[in-house]
Amino acid sequence: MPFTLPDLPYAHDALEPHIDARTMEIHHSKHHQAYITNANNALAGTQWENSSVEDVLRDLKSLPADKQGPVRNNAGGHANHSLFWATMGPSGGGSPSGALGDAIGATFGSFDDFKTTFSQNGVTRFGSGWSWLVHDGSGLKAYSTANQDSPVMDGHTPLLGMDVWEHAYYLNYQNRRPDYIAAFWNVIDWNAVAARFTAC
Ligand code: MN3
Repeated sequence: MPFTLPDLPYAHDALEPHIDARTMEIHHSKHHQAYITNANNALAGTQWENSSVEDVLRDLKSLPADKQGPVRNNAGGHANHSLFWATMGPSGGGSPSGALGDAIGATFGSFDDFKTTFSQNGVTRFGSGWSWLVHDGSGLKAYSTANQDSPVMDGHTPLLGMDVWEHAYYLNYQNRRPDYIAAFWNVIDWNAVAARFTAC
């Protein structure tokens, strides 16, 4: 089955005022759809055309050389955005409790320390990319990736990802990426992030 665009689990304006409706609409229906279309085109007729996006990304080095670049960018974009929509919500914000809250405290010192690290990773990512909280098989890690590179390519499980491409914030925040990043904390659905952590 070719990849298809997942429905947004809330309305375009549900994350206002932190992320505006027009940005959400263009980001989801145009940008994410374009990654899907391009990934499907690159994988059509290959043995990976019916694979899950995670399996494709884990297996990237096995793809034909001329497919690796387009698939890395576009299957990566599909995986990253699918996670992005699913870990935000109109009742978001606050901080995680339970096992995830404990693990963040044990790994980073405190939730505020994690928040500083995750935010700084997004602020300092030059050009386009993502800031991540992942599980690497042994514990939590925070880092950023360039472009649409996915933690799945390194065998890590992304738990939370923040898109810092200009298309994610420019209509509302223009060049003020740090303001967008500060607002992002208000829309994180920690229940969704915790569910992903539990599944590790
Ligand atoms: Mn994006």
